[in-house]
Amino acid sequence: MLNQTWNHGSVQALYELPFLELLYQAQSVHRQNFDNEKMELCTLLSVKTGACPEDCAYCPQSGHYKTGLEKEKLMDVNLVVSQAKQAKAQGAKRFCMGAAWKNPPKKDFPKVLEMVKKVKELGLEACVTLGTLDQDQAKALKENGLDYYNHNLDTSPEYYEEIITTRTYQERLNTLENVRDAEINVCCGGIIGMGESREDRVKFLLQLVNLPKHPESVPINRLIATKGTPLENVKQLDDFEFIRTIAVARVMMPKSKLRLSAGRDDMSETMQALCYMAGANSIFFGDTLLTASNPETHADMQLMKKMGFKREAQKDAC
Ligand code: SAM
Ligand code: DTB
Ligand code: SF4
Repeated sequence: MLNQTWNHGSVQALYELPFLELLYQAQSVHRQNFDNEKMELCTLLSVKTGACPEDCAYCPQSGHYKTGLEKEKLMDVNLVVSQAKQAKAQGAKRFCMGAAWKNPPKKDFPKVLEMVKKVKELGLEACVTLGTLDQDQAKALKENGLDYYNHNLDTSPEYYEEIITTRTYQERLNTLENVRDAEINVCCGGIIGMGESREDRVKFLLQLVNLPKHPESVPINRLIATKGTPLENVKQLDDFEFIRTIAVARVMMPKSKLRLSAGRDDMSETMQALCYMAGANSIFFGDTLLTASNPETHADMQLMKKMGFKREAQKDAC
């Protein structure tokens, strides 16, 4: 079946539905496409932290702001592998490695390829997020077994200019094209609650849905307002508007995994439950995201039990 086409009016109309009607539609779409008792668990690791040359106004790792973060070199491969083993033992299906780079430096790239290869050998899905990628880098990652590449559009093209000046929206689209062309699954989403308008949220979701193919994975982050960044004093977005955004994304991208990403640590269990009702079916699992905190593993296990979720099965080690 062809994907439904979306325009500004039809997305806005979804947002304006009565809350329970929107949730009902989202949950119906969700059940038609997924087992609604399953939750995907992904674990993050920052393999190269801090001093990033980009100026993303939300990011604790940008070298442009004083956030108190210590700069670290690229991690040792064996250390990454031992963290990945631990994530697998705790139940993660995917291991996502993030690096605070504009794009992967030549001298470090072979080490990243080795990390991907070794994580795959453990029987985990491998994901990396390394900034901008060219065609050759995307191909090399694919050849080493990479399953997903995370690169977010973050917000609408218009609001983007207020958030990031060192990398253009078009550069992001080019990287996504290189990832797609290399036949790596695309993980692409953004941040909600950076002071953008609903209009921006509509335009952001239209960008995602109008990519040549829907991203296989869509992380929806709620801004973690970090001290020292330009967004530290942004007022928190209303919970209902955040849940609506998840529901609208679910209706628009019925087959994509929707990941309730950054910001869960500040959400109540019932708030999270409404996000899952709205169609979120993936989370980051583990006490830390890249640098910011995430709910403790045992708290997430408890919530999974309360919700009656089963985690998505892992693959066997190669
Ligand atoms: N440096 C790489 C890049 O930007 O492509 C990868 C890492 S970056 C931290 C990945 C994503 O995390 C960003 O695109 C943004 O959506 C999200 N993120 C970063 N800081 C955040 C924050 N304070 N609150 C919510 N999401 C955040
Ligand atoms: C994504 O969209 N969210 C994750 C992952 N992709 C790499 C990162 C969230 C980062 C939150 C801030 C931090 O931990 O530094
Ligand atoms: Fe760097 Fe990524 Fe943070 Fe932007 S979001 S400053 S590119 S680590």
